[in-house]
Amino acid sequence: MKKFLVLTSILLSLLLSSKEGWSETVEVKIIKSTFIPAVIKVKKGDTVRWVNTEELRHTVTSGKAPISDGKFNAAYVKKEFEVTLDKEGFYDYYCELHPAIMRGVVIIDLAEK
Ligand SMILES: [Cu+2]
Repeated sequence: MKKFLVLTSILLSLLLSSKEGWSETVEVKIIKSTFIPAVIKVKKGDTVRWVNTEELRHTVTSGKAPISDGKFNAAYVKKEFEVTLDKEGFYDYYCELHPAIMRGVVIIDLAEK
């Protein structure tokens, strides 16, 4: 009986810890040469997916426009681009083709602890 209880508690803790770490995919749309929403907050390990809804090509380039920092870069996004970020912080990004108007930020937040 004792063994059963120990086993149950181990299984339960595994279940709870895996649920806590569930990652999501958060979408940013490119509409009329704008990142929508321009600012998103995600959890560590989440995936950000940019979806280009128009014919016009854009890039998703990390850094403060017009200087890329090399964290991620998708040149000429035709349809979709995904990136998974594992470090907390602010990730500025922009479009290299339209740096004056196309800018966004991904905020990876650990504040929910
Ligand atoms: Cu663009």
